[in-house]
Amino acid sequence: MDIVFSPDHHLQHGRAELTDGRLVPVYEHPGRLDAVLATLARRGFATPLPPQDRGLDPITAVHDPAYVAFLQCAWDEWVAAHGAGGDALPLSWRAPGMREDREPERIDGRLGYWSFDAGTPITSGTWRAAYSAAQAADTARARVSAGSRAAFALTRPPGHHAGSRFFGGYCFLNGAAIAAQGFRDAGIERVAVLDVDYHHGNGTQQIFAGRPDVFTVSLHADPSFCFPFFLGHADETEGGTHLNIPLPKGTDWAGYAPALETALARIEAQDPGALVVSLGVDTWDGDPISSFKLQTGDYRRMGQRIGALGLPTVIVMEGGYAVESIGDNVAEFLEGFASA
Ligand code: OKP
Ligand code: ZN
Repeated sequence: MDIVFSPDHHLQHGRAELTDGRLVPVYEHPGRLDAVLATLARRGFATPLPPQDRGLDPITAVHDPAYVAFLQCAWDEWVAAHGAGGDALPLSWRAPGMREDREPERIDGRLGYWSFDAGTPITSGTWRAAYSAAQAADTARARVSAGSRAAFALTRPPGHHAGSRFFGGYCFLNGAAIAAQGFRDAGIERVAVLDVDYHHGNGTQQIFAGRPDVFTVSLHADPSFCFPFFLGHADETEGGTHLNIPLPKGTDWAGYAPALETALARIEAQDPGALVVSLGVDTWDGDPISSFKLQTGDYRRMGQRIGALGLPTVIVMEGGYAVESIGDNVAEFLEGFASA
């Protein structure tokens, strides 16, 4: 399996996030990917390839160019207003009845205009880190388009919460969406996206809502109790082009496996020509921000079942915050996939 990786992920290193009423060190930090990289090397995986740079085209294929332009200059505008002593974070958002058609001029207002949460710090290196992650997702897709059975984009920051016009949930550019759209633009008629991160892939759902050419599925913690709270319920079918499978707190493999089978059957029924997997391993038992109970060996089963679809596949790294196990959980998934 091809692995695409850029050390530029180190450029995204937020200082603190607001969690449970406290400012705490960020969970989404460079040590996550350093751990995966070291574990994959130790377990004998192939040396990763660097991403190719295809510029803004693969990004603006799924994100509004005005949003992309905002991301590129947000840090500089923040520093001009507030200095570089803290991360750039939004604190005000529009609510129903407020104006959607007027982007504020002040950076504080613009941060709120283009986001949906306060847990996603923008730093000096955020744009370059997110840009390289987007290129890695695109390169993984290009490898598969060129004939590789599967490719893994080992990337952060993650992407599946980022929509066509917003950042949030640690995400800025949606690598899974970039890969899926890349398959479409390379001539694959129908593509499926399967999101197995603990959190609902609201950005991916939004980007492809109502698109019969990209069928999207997300298995996740029920938004009634879990972030992103305002999307991810089972009744959101987007005209038959999307499937949400919300799961209860404490879900273990016995509860997860049948939901995965439902998702796989729906994907097979669409007869797609390619698959993109949003791989979050924050469903692991010991994850510090999650509640599911999957064990390390369960990721091998998950990878095997997904690999058994037999589709050309791009796997994109999303969440997983238990640094002591993230590498083994990812490795188990990839080995299971390859063994199918
Ligand atoms: C990103 B991904 C934790 C606050 C949670 C957002 C979580 C984003 C998860 N105390 N804030 O889907 O893994
Ligand atoms: Zn997650």
